[in-house]
Amino acid sequence: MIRVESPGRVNLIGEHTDYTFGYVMPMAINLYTILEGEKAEVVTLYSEHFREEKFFSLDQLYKENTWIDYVKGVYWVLKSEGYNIGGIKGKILGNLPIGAGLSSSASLELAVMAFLDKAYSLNLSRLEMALFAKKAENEFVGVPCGILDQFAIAFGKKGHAIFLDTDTLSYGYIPFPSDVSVLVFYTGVKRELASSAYAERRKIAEESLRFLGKRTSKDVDESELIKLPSLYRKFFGYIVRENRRVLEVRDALKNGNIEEVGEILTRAHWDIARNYGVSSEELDFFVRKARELGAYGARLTGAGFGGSAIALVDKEKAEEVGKAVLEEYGKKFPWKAKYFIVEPSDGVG
Ligand code: GAF
Repeated sequence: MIRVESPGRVNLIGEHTDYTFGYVMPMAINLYTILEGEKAEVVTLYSEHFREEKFFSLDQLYKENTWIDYVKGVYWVLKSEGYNIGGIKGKILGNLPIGAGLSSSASLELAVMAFLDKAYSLNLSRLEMALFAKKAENEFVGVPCGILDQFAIAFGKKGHAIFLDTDTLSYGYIPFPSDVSVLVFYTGVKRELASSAYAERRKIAEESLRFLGKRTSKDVDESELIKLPSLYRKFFGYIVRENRRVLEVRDALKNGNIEEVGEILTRAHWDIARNYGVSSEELDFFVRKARELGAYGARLTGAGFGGSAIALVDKEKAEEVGKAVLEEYGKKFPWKAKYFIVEPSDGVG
């Protein structure tokens, strides 16, 4: 039997920067999608979460608009890249919540990728896995995401955040303080990445680049924003500042200045909320409460529009803060929220 563990991710800072080739700083987290099984002729997979079995043969790679598309997408890419692969008989389980903004879809893609790599001796590099998974999501599933999620899940390293330049794909590992916990708060509001709001922002960001005659958002200085029409200036201005914040967080982490890291994260949250329009009442509530309860900083993580937020909290206080926010949140919102105390973890394996 082959068993693969594929983590979820949070993004510490660098939100909505990857589709204009900016900087990001995600970490893989210790919540996992697990794929267990063996080689077979066709693909038969049981999902514990959905409590259903799905089946397809390798010449039947059409989209179904269900969870199995993430599996089919990986097959579709690997076959189009000329890899010789067979089926899987197995099951999908794990403790990574689905649709909570913690990259359950990329996690499943990477689980399948790593499983096939092992089962059929494909010898894929981590970078190939990340790029193929992104291609599956963009071209098969039809979600116009950047590389953030797939890269984080492929390259995660225990105890570290990943500093990634999504343009050159050069990256480095930044040690994350062992006495600080990442408190993840799922608002209970599922988000649809395929939703038009994400695609619309991506389009405005790409058009802003063209308008300014620049290739990446890293190359744009705040003083140039004045050339853009006002909505474009508002949206793209956020991206330009966010890139700078990733560099600032990298330096503050290197200097062991967690107070400053927290302060930048909170500032990033209010910038994305006010100027990029992807936050929500629930996410804002969490950020305020977590700060009141002594978190160093807090912000939404991932695409926004519901999903999850993170807060950086002293390890010994994390449980207490998580409980207190959840209780307050329950008085105000009807959603089934949850919190998780996670740590930076190794990538898929
Ligand atoms: C989602 C996307 F999949 C990522 O590529 C990234 O754009 C993120 O939203 C926002 O930073 O997770």
